[in-house]
Amino acid sequence: MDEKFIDSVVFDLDGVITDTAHYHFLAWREMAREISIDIDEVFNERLKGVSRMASLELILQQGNRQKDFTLIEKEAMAEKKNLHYCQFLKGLTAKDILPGIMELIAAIKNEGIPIGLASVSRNASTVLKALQLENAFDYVVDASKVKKSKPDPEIFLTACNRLAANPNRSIGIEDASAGIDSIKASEMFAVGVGNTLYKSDYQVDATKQLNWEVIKTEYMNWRNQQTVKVMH
Ligand code: B16
Ligand code: MG
Repeated sequence: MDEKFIDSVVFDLDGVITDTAHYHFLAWREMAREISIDIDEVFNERLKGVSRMASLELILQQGNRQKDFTLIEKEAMAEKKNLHYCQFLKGLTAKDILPGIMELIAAIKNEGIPIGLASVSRNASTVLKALQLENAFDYVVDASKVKKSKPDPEIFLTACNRLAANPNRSIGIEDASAGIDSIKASEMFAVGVGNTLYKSDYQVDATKQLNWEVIKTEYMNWRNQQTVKVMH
């Protein structure tokens, strides 16, 4: 296959490159407990890919306490959660890169295709540094570079734009429902990591199943279907 048919590949960070999604959950659960709200891993699926303050609002709604706190109190709660989360990050090393990710990055780079990173986390650069991946991506879009969080397309569109890539000829890889929505709103090909990401164009259960040859085949099938749609 002619790899020039793919302009770029844009990765999510938390939950795709490394399992920090779980650390976010542990830190939110601890904070929520302090205000007598219980959250579990099923509820946590709704927090993935969602910004810090929007995550807090979802937790408060879950406990029916959305009107109980002032903005200053909410900011203090979010800060507390973040301090807890950052404690987990102290132990993060290159060994925490999820299985299959380095092989996938190498295979894409081997074909000269630019790669980007799209994370709404304000801790993205700390995480990339801890994983020794700060120079791995051709362009990184984090919370400091966008106004709107996922599921808005802004973050993936910004990544494509900065990589001089046409979104319709680009691939996004995500573990969150909000992230898949962001990729699809960008009109990119969506690869989902997780078994509930029904809107993905191609889905795997875990990162170790991310095989570049298979992804390219699925992408080409998707593009061919688009061409047929345009012709009709
Ligand atoms: P922070 P991603 C997202 O990162 C996480 O999935 C989400 O759970 C978190 O609330 C959000 O970053 C904000 O993170 O509190 O570190 O700014 O999946 O877009 O890489
Ligand atoms: Mg994620």
